[in-house]
Amino acid sequence: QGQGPAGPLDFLSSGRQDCHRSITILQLISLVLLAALLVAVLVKDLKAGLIHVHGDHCMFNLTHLPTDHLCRPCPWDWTLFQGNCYFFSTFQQNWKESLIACEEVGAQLVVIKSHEEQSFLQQTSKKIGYVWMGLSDMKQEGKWVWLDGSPLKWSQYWAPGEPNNVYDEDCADFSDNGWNDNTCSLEKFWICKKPASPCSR
Ligand SMILES: [Ca+2]
Ligand SMILES: [Ca+2]
Repeated sequence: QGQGPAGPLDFLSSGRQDCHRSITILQLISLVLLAALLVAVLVKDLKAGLIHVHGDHCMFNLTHLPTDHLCRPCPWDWTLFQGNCYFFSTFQQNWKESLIACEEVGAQLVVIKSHEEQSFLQQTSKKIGYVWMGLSDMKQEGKWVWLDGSPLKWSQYWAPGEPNNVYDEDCADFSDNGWNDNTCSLEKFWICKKPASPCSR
């Protein structure tokens, strides 16, 4: 059937629908606002709780843990390798100055004790440049002695043709692929070594 002309009742019915729609929208908005408020309160409580827990945790760390948990085996900027700490210099000095620089930080210009250590230091030095080690023949030409007084027992790590003492060279460095005897007054990088701190007891 066709739509008849709108009577007064139709007008009332339409107004009621609009009113219902408005109430529903208002209810929805209220619900959303309520939900947002709840979330805000929850988040605030949660944050406060986390800070509280975190604070307690810090207190626990500082007051209850044994002090050796705070121990670092090596100082910052030093590298730990097989029970020793190594410092790789960031600028260059002559051999004697390098030796003193290591002593000043309670260490020694590196004395190599194992083949693994040699391999580690040779590879690391290759990335840095020419690097002094604690080995020289300044007391007696051709007799290579480590800074701790021990004689050099290896010959396989010299680069081909070295040591050649070509310019009165009495100090050893890591060059590209092996050791080289070089002039002690030249400025090169250096490596300090000291034992790691015994953290566990
Ligand atoms: Ca020499
Ligand atoms: Ca040489």
